[in-house]
Amino acid sequence: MGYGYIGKKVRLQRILRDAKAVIFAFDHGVEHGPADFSGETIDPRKILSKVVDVVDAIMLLPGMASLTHEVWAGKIPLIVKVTSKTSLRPEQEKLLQSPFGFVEDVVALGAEAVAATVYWGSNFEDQMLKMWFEVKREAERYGLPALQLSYPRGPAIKNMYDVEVVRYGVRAAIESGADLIKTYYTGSTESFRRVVEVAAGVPVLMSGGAKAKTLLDFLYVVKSVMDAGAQGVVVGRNIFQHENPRGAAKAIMAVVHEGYSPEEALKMAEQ
Ligand code: FBP
Repeated sequence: MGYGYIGKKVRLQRILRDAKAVIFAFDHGVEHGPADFSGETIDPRKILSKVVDVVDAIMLLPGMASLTHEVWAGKIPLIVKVTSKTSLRPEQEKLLQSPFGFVEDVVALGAEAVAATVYWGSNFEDQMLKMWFEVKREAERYGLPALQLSYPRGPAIKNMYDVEVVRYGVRAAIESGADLIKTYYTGSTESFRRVVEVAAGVPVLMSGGAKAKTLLDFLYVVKSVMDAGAQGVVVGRNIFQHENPRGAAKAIMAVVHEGYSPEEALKMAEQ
């Protein structure tokens, strides 16, 4: 067995300690800009320090990982995302992400995994696939698991949350060698079960999405994906835009790892 194979296994185990994970995503400063943050969430160190001892891993862009290293280092596995885009770019180019760092940077930062987005169905699918396979080739060399943000988006896609569309993205993700998949919720446990099924054993994590009306509503979604056989969630706004980010993270952890009901878990956020 090659060292890279072992390294990947070891790192995956650090993220999915009990085969499940809650990953805090905090790369919105580029994708959405500072408008996503208000109050003290504008200070990345403050928000990270509230969750690093609660969740299983954090996902950051390389510059943010470097800037905040004193907060997370030695406390929690880091996943570094090496693709991104701003919302400032022209509309017709929004279905493309650009390289945002190198796999060498990910290794240098001491991360456990690399992440990259693929917009399946985009006009720029070809470019995004070239980027993905470059990341994947390097990641394999270093024994780093590759998390794919598998997002079906493009002119021919009418509803990117449609179960058949999401299944297609997930199937394409496993065929492109993703070790972990982050994708959209399809609206029900039954439909998400079909998404998990098409991943053929590759861990599927639900992408959090815009802040739900209430934390309880979001916890119902988390419960639904766990009941469908998902291995966890990658959540940004539903944690950092909540008035009590630490409490929200604890409640999500309780549903994912302890199988708490949404109502029981909500109590953790209110403590
Ligand atoms: P959220 O839980 O806030 O949705 O974070 C997940 C994420 O994929 C981030 O990693 C990314 O910055 C953002 O959503 C992109 O959102 P969108 O492409 O929907 O604008």
